[in-house]
Amino acid sequence: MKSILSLLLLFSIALQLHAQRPASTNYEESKVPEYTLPPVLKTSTGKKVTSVKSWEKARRPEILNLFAENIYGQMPLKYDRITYSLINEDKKSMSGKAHLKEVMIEVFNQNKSVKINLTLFIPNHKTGPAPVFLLINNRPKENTDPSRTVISEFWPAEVLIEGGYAIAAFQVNDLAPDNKVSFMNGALQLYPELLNADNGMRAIGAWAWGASRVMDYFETDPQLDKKRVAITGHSRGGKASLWAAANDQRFALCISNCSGNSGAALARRQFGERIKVINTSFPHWFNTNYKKYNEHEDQLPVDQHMLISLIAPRPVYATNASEDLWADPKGTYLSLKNAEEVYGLYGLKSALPEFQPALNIPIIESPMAYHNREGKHDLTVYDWKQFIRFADYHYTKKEGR
Ligand code: GTR
Repeated sequence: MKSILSLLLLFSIALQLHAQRPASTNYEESKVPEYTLPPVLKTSTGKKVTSVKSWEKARRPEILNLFAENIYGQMPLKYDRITYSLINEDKKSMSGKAHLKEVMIEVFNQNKSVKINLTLFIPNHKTGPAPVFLLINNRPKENTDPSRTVISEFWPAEVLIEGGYAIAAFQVNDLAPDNKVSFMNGALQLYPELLNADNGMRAIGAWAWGASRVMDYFETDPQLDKKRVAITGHSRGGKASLWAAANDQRFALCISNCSGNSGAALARRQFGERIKVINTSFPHWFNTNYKKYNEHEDQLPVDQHMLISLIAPRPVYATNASEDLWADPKGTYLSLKNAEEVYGLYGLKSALPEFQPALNIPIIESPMAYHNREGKHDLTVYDWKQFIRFADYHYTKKEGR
């Protein structure tokens, strides 16, 4: 009996983790419908955007609001109070190579609070504040084990420490349990007005909001370089990392690994996962308004290249895996390509070739970076090593070296 129950439990967890993939899913390039992307550099009243000034003053806020209204939901504008408590520390973790800090961040609003448990390793061999990679962790906590008893490729902390980077992670479930029944038992408790609104944030919005609260903490930690924080996420976490970077310009770099539909991939291609499928499997990820676009991708006032554009001029890196057609590698690449004109406004030249590069050929020396790794839908040490190269390149470039 017990084993039947645990089998059922495993089965329901598996269902929660994966979208139902309908037989009608298109994986054929020839069946991609003709589509026209909404123009990035034209305002809703038809004005052309030709300068950084009009982009930042007029078009950028307009696009940000369209994403909030129609997809990810409006974010809270304020909170009453935030506290940071160091709950565990080991200055000589990883055989003396890193300083471990476990910090409990508590955010208060309207007499309620939410607790974010942060795990952070800072390299000991570096002098001065360390640049940081923050992972929005959508996998079990063991992947970011502070004791390092479990070492996971998903968050290879030792590799980052070796590279001179601090590495941090928090669990998405602290902000919004990844479940359609209980997602509101987190940050949304502090903002019932958003929970009740069709345009209010849902789980992905709450995860992105949580990343910004971690950034609030980073700003208070003198061991960290708050001007060099990279926000990172895989898959659903990669969707959240893009939304976090779009909203919070304190993030210097954004990395979105295999984020697919409603992440870095263009929706209008209708290749692999589609909006209706994601909204049916994960109704708690996006706001209620997004459901209007089920089977109506063409009616969305935005497409995902505009989400990439919101990150400009900060460098952004999107990835795919060859066996993960569900996340539409080509659509992801085209999304980056179609954001080029916004980076161009800032005088930043893209190094992305006209067509998607071959497998395992990362394009890193570009404000929009890309790779398509051979293999499965996952976040691996290979991916992380490219992210380090990407950060090294862009940070040293900034220093003018
Ligand atoms: C899938 C979902 C994707 C992606 C993925 C994940 O089932 O359809 O959009 O987010 O889960 O998070 O691993």
